[in-house]
Amino acid sequence: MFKNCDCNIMPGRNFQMKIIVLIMLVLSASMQLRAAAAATSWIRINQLGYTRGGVKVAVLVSKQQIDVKDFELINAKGKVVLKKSIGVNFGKYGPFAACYRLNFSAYRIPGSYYLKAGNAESPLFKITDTIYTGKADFCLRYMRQQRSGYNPFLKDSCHTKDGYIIYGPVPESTHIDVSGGWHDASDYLQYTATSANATYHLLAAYRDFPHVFGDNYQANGLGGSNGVPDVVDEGRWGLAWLLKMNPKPGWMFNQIADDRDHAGMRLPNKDSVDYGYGKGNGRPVYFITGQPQGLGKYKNRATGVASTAGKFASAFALGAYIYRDRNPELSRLLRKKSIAAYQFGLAKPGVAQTAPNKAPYFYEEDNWTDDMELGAAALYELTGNRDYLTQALRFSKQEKVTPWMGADTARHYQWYPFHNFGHYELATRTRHLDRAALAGYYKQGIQRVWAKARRNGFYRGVPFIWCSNNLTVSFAIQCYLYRKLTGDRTFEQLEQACFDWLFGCNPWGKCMVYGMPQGGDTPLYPHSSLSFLNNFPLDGALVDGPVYTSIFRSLRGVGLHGADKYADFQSDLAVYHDDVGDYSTNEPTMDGTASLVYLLAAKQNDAVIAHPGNRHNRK
Ligand SMILES: [Ca+2]
Ligand SMILES: [Ca+2]
Repeated sequence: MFKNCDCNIMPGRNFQMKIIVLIMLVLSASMQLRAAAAATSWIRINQLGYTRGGVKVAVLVSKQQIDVKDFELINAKGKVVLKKSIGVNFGKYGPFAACYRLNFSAYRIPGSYYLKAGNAESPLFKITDTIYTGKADFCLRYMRQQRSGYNPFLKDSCHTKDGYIIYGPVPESTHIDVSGGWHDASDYLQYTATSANATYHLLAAYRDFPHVFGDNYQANGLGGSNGVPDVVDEGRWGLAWLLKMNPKPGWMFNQIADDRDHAGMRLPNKDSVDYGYGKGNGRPVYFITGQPQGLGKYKNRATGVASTAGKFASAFALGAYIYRDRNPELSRLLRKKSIAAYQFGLAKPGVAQTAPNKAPYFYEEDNWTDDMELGAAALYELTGNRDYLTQALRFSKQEKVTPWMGADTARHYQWYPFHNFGHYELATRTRHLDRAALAGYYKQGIQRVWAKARRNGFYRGVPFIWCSNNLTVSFAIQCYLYRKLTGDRTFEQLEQACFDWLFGCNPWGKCMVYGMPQGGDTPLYPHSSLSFLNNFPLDGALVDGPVYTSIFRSLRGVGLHGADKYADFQSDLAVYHDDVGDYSTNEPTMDGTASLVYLLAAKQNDAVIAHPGNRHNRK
């Protein structure tokens, strides 16, 4: 019932050729079987590959203690090009009894290689500076696929009748056009918090790394260039929806639909859920009141509007900045909206959490000063008004470190966004003491994670809470921003370990992005109607990632549909399942993917600047 088995054998030119191919396949399969039966140690790598100037570390893991002293880096012709000690044993981690960090950073010659230590061999990988080229753009495929309203992937429209205002200062179920934006994940709910954060990351990626992005799609998401980088097209798609979700000062909407959406697998253009307005006939849109909301058994713990208002303000301000020359009229509108949104946040401090209904799961965001800090910082950049600078600095002191960092656990999206972009935005516009203080806040957060990470071979210090991959992306971005602000490379290995984790250097040896890299061990059975029902690829989608085993066991309605290919690598610590039934570890998310766009763009930029002779060298 899953995807078709991809087992077509290439037809040979003649019968002999077919026999040879068959024998080779049988031999290869039997070798793999023997290897699988005997394997107790593995070498985990970043399957994207490594850059010449970057940190290059693989992780050797073993189910038992091993008597191996050295590892070898071997080129595609079988020649050993580097031999080094495997270093210290980091000891038990997850399913493994022993872990070693195999550091081959010193080797810088481009080519294809594999690593060998005792009986363990890594897959082939590349060392070259082009491993990131086009990867940020690849993730935009998933963003386009998530579009609500006109969906360019399906070449059809969905959710065009949204929405009916609830909790608003108008008669219940008054209609307002809020169609557009992105579906949040594999469900079709839409949230301002995640969408505004995604929009910010997309636009910031363009602002900071404009040369990284291509132009192969039109504004509506269909193929064909329109003279606008595709990341800007996508950011504008987000802005257009956010403008609808904030139609006038003091009017803000927090989400469209609720968990009544969780009604089985279906494509978005076949969504027939009835929210009380008729089947498939528009969905509720939640007016932000600053009070707890929830129509059914469960309610959120909302205390104000500032967490969402701050996000509106920062996305609008950055949009106004990006469009100041491209589209001055739009820029002026966004500027006006940003200022009004920020003022609304000042007037009603507190958090506007998303609203649950039937189930107890919602985005339990508990911080808002981070959002107002970023809003104020972005407005300072846009207007030059020093009042915003003063206020942003004041907010920055109220939450210096994003609280999940160093903690073992947190509620779902409790500290969101998962890194505070505001510290960076502010630091780049301040000098001396303020700048040093802001960079210091980042450093404190990194040190808290490092205190945990340094104890295991994967340098894993991010907790295995739901959406751990999103936290991992965010934390890698924070490490990157800190390094960029200070030039301090102390945490470069930790930063790279987080990145490598996402692309296969983890206990499961699994890449966490659909279809990337090509030929890598990437998710085949994501929790998604698009892939489950129609075998549609989810190119560029970042899945949730591993969770604590205790979390997995406690969730409702989760269960595997197939045999667990990764059973050997599950443990009491954490699980990951490439299985459509596991919505906790294998469901893609829109906001995590948008953050990854920023990180991949930064990595591509880094790969270029690491070598001063490169043509596109820039700071
Ligand atoms: Ca374009
Ligand atoms: Ca927040």
